[in-house]
Amino acid sequence: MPRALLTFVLLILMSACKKPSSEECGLEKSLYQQANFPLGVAVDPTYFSLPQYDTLVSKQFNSITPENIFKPSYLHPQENSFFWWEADNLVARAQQNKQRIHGHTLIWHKQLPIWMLNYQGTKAQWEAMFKNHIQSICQHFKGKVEAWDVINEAFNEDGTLRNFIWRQHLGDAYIEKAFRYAHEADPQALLFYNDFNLAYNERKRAAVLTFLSKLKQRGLPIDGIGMQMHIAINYPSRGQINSAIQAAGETGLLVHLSEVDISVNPFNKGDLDKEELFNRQADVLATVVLAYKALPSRYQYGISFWGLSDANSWIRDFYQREDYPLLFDDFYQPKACYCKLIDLL
Ligand code: 9MR
Repeated sequence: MPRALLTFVLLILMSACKKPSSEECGLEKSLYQQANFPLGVAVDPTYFSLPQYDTLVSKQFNSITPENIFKPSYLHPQENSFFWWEADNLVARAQQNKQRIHGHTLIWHKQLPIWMLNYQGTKAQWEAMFKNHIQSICQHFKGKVEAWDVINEAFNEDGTLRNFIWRQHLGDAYIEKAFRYAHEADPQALLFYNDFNLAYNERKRAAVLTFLSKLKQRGLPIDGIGMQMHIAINYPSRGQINSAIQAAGETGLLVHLSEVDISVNPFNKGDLDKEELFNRQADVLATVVLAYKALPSRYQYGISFWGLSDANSWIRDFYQREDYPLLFDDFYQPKACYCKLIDLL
């Protein structure tokens, strides 16, 4: 066969074997440089010893959420002592990389220190302890942490307020008080309410959005809503994702898609067709990102992923199942959803 013809046949064969374009991308580009809004990732500093982790976090993202180390049990382990060292190191690293720090979280029903759970005191002492907890942390990070998830997950799935220590001792007003105390300690910080299942559970979403809109109308220093978006390839529906993101934007608050991950195996099946699942995962991410891009830019605080690679995701541990919810695979290589995201930004 003449050489030119051979080359032609080879080229035809090579292009026929080409993978679909959604799977074909490298890491030359950077997510945040492609985007008109910040792109974030939840990090666990113990992984920074892996060069692939460190490089991806600094090259691809311009916003950092500490996955655990800013939570009460980490920062405030004893009544009269705070543990800043690990958090300060993360802040310094982010500053070097010119990344925003999104503080997560001041008030939550989980990851509370034992001393706080066992605290004994009058109503006034509980309130003083609550105020001191919030204000010590906000003051310490003043000017370094751009925003706080002041309250995390205060609502039950039926739209009522969750009962836990702060509500038991301070009443429903603990929510407003938390925002006021945080604002007093750091008036420049943006203050968020953060919760999960707001796309799938329409009843909860309505309760949360109505509640936050009222707080905002009454002049409470609340700047944003975090919609976590721990979702799966088969739920919520595309319509639910679109309506949830649109409804969040209609509150006039900043909207943070704060903890995005997309489970590919919510029903814990075996024998997964990963290629097919990863393409479906990319399509779901596309729905999320397009809905977010449709918001007016003044409400786009950013999209943050809840972990960097599948190997780092909380889902495997928590649900004890095989799953691949994030942008990068176990070897820190980009998956179809990373490639789709780069295309869409
Ligand atoms: O990803 C976090 C995991 O490492 C912790 O063990 C867990 C403790 O409950 O919290 C996880 O993060 C949660 C976040 O702080 C709030 N929204 C739900 C997240 C996943 O559970």
